[in-house]
Amino acid sequence: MMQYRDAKGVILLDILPQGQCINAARYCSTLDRLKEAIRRKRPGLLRRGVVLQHDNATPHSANLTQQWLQRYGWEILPHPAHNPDLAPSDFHLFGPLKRHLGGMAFETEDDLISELRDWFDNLDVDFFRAWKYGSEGHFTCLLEFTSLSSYQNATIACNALGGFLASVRTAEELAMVQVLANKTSMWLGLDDIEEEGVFIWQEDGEKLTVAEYNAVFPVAPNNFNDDQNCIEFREYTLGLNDWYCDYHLKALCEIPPLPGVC
Ligand SMILES: [Ca+2]
Ligand SMILES: [Ca+2]
Repeated sequence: MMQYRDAKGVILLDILPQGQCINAARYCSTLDRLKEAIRRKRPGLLRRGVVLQHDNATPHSANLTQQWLQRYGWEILPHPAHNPDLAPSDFHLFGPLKRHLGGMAFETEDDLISELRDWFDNLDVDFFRAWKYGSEGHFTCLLEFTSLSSYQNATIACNALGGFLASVRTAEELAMVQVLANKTSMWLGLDDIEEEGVFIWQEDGEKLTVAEYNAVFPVAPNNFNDDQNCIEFREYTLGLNDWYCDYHLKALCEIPPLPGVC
């Protein structure tokens, strides 16, 4: 199943018949269908320019596919190598879909496909905005890195997307991350690696202020074992905490808003 969407919802759901594999030629025919669906569902978008995000699977990077993309002038959103978890669909879409299908039984493939189409058709448009927050005109796009990595590697992966590990500087932002994190811990972009006790935001290189500290730290950073220099959102305290930088956690990456993505 291949599903293409933008901030307004699903544009194309393309389901491979059982036993068929995806290769570059088949992928290009999917792109043909996608182009047609965009023309029908998002008038004017083809003219304004399409920015597509797909991961680095072989059919996506094959010559045939590259030629197709060049022919129509579609831009590709950069995707760091070996990071399948950065495809937002993998965590934000397939998780809820699996939960929806759990326990259901289908007599035929067509019944399953029809259930899938119904589910996608009935998704609330807010489902696709869950990762967008901020005031009007200043939206931020958040990506959850679901694979576990050190603070440093999470930072590298996020920088590769033109972003930084997310800032959580106000009670409102903390409340939102409590929901996004959904009972897991994750790296945020704040650390005292350079100088013990001086916490610096990745976002702008500024020091953590007293107001920010009071808003987001339920307990004081304790630099336990003299070795806790990176800040996580902590599932137990529902707030920020200093933790071991080499520990492997999920991470929250903040990237500039991208039309059609978030
Ligand atoms: Ca420390
Ligand atoms: Ca600590």
